Amino acid sequence: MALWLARASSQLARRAAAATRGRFPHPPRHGGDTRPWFLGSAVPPPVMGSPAAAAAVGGYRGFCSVRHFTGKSSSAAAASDEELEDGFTDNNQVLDFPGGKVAFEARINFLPESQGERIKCYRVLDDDGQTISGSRFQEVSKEMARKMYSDMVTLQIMDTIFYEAQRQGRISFYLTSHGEEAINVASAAALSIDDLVLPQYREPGVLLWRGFTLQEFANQCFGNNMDYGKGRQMPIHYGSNRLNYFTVSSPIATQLPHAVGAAYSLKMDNKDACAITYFGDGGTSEGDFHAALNFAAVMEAPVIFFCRNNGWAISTPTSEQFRSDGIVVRGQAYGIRSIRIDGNDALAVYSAVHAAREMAISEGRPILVEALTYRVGHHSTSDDSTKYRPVDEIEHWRTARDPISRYRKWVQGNDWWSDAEESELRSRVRQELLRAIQVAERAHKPPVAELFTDVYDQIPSNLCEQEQLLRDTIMKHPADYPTDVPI
Ligand SMILES: Cc1ncc(C[n+]2csc(CCOP(=O)(O)OP(=O)(O)O)c2C)c(N)n1
Repeated sequence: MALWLARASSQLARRAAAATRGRFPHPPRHGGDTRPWFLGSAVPPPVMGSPAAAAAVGGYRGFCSVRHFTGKSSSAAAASDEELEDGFTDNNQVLDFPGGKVAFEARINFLPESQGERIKCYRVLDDDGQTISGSRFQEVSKEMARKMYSDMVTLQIMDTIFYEAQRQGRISFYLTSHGEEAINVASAAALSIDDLVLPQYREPGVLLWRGFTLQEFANQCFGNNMDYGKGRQMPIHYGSNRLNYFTVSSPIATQLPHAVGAAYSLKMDNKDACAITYFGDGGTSEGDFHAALNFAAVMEAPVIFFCRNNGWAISTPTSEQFRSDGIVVRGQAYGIRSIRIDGNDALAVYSAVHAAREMAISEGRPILVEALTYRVGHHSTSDDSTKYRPVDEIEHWRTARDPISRYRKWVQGNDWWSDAEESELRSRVRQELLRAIQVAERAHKPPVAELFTDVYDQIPSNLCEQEQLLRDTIMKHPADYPTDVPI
C-alpha cells in the first residue's frame, strides 16, 4: 500500500516538478541548532536505516520522488533483515518532498496533541536573586545592571502615579505593566537603538530605556499640544520616530505582520538591525499572529516575536485561550527557532533577547520568545480583575515572584546598589513625574482642526463636512465640550 502510494505520488510529483521548478528559492533550514536551550526550527524527520543514511537524506531536494538508498552503511545493512521499529523490513524508502525527505512508516501513527513533558523554561536567577549554578547567561556590566534596575523602578513608579491620576479623573485611561518590568526593560537593554520596536501596549519600559522622558510620557497621557499624536489617541498609545518605536495600536496583534515587513525591509537594506514585536498570550489567537509567523519564516525576516504570556487576556485565562503547551511550540510548528524563558528574571530575559537578536540578524531568521509572567495589575483602568481571578493568585505573583525585588537582590549582592541609592531614586523619580504631570496638565490641548489633518494631503469633502458639523454641535452645546480645547 505504502509502495503504491509512493509510486503514485512520485508520478504526480514529476509532473508537478516540471510546472513548479524554481519556485522554492530558499532551501528550508533543518536542525543545525547549536544552542541547547533553543528549540530547533524543525526536527529532522525520522529516517529508516543508519545515522549515515539520515544525514544523507537531510538535505533539501526539489520535489517528490521515492528513492532506494543503495550505498548502505554497515549498520543499515545489519538492520535490513530485521523488522525495524517502524514496522518495515528493508525498504529504506523515503519520499522526496518539498522541505526534505520524508520517511515512510507502516503504522497509523498520529502525532500526539502534546509532547508529554512541557517545554522547559530558561532562567538564570532563582527566586532569591541568586544565579543558578551552571546557568549560562550574557554578562551585564555594572553600569548596564544599574540602569536596568533604575528603569524597572522608574516604570513601577510611573505606573503607580499615572494610575492614581486616572483615578482622580485627570486622565481618561491608563494601563500598568506591573509584574512585567523585567520583560520591558531587560529586553530593551539587549537591543540596539537601530532595532525597530512594534509594541502592543504593555511595554512602555522599552521606550523608557531608549530615552523617552517622563515629560514625553505625561504629554501623551494628557493629550496636550506637545503630544506627538496631537491628542488624537487614548492615553498609553505612545510612539516615537526618534526612538524607532512604532505608535501603539489598540487592535490586538496588528503590529505583528507590520513587524515582519519592517524586518524584511531592514534585511533588504543590509542593515545591522532587526525588528522586535511584543504581544500577549491573547494576541496569539488573532489571525495576524499566524500570518506573521508564517510570513516571517518563509521570508526569513530578522524579527523577534516576543510573547508576554501573562496568564490572562482581560478575563480570559490561557486555559480558555489555547490547548497547546503555551506559545513556544507554535514557533516550531511554523519553522521558527523558539525559546521559553522566565519573564520575571531580568538576566534570563536579557540573555535570551541578546542571543535572539544575534541569530535574527546574522542568520536572517525570525525567533520566537515566550516569556512566562503574570499580569499583576488589572487589565486597565476599565477593569477589576478580582471579579474573575483569585486575589491570592495576584498576591502570590505580586510578592513572591516580583521581578524587581528578585533582580535587586542580585544587583545589591554584587555591591552595585545600596539602600541609600534606592530611597534617592524613588523620591527623585516621584518628584520628576509629579512635575511632568503638572506641566502636561497645564499645557494647551491641540485645536479641534487637528482632528482632521495628517491623513490626506487635500482634506476630502466628507471630512470638511464632518468638521463643520462638529463645530456647529459644539456651538450648540458648549457645556458638553471641554473648555481647554481651542476651537
Ligand atoms: C482585534 C481586537 N480584539 C479585541 C480587542 C479587545 N482587547 C483589548 S486588550 C485585550 C486582551 C489582550 O490580551 P493579551 O494579548 O494577552 O495582552 P495583555 O493585555 O494580557 O497584556 C482584548 C481582547 C482588541 N483591542 N483588538
